[in-house]
Amino acid sequence: MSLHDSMVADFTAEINNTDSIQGLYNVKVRYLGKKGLISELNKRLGEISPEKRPEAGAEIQKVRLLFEELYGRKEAELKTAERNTTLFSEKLDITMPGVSAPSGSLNPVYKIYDEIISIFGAMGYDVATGPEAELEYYNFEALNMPKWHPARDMQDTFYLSENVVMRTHTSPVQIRTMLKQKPPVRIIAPGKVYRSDYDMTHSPMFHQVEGLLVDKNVSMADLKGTLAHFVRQMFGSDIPVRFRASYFPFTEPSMEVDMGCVMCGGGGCRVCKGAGWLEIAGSGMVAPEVLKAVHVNVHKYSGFAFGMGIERIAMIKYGIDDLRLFFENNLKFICQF
Ligand code: 2U9
Repeated sequence: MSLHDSMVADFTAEINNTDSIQGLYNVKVRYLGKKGLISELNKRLGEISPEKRPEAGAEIQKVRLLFEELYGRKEAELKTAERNTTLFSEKLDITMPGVSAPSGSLNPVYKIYDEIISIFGAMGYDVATGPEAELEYYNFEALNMPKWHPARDMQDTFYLSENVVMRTHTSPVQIRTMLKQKPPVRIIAPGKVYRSDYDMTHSPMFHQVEGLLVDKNVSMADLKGTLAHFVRQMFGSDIPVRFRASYFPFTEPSMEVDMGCVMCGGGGCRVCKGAGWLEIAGSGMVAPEVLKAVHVNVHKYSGFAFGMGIERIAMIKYGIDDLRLFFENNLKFICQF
């Protein structure tokens, strides 16, 4: 076996025994590196007689090229193997069944909230909003409820400071709108309101929608038609509606709005406490004191207003008897609607 053959045999054996890129590189350094075997042989060419030197030099060069080729082939082989190992270990089974994330649902209060907005939206009402922390003036005084007014004791108010309250109704939104916009005005003001009250039928935070329409020649007939239309859209075209005289400081005259009990069809049951009717809203013609407070000419314009509790509408529509269920966010309850 020539020197050439034995070196090639050694080199081949060594790279074949290597199964890592690093190991292969170590072999390369030993044979092809600066201080490797090939360099060593080149240096020793000087020891050979000048006439044999070119042939020996060419022989070393041949071996070097062969080593480089063998090395290149082995390196490609190891890289492919390494990539296959990575790909296999990172393999994703895209046919595996997925794990579904549990999803919630819109709170029924907000389903009704959206439905009320769309019913009044179809009648041309814009949605108006305002701050929940409100000036006492917009929440009370501008609505014909001065400090001494007995109606102010009817509501237990959360005070944030001397003259800032958590709004007890959304009426201050209408006051703010009227101060910015001349009649005609046709808005609903939905949102959260706050009263210091907590039991089966009262929550310290609940939702209201109030409506306000101010224009020329607005009458009680417009108010009654509007609310009757709302009840029929929300609960069905066969539901009767009636109006009872009432009192609110911000409306005169004022009326309570009742609808026929959806549980018993008017015969009387536990839900309507035997009356056959359910109270669903308050309403009236906007009091002249209120129109004057927002600089509306009461000789030219008149208006009607109404207000209702959204939780109450949701309780009637879905047959829910405990208000607190709305605020617990129990998915078993929330996802039923
Ligand atoms: C302006 C003028 C008048 C809004 C009105 C009611 C009658 C009413 C209650 C229903 C149940 C509140 O949620 S509840 O407790 N509301 O009875 N609200 S008239 O009157 C206004 C509002 C704004 C400028």
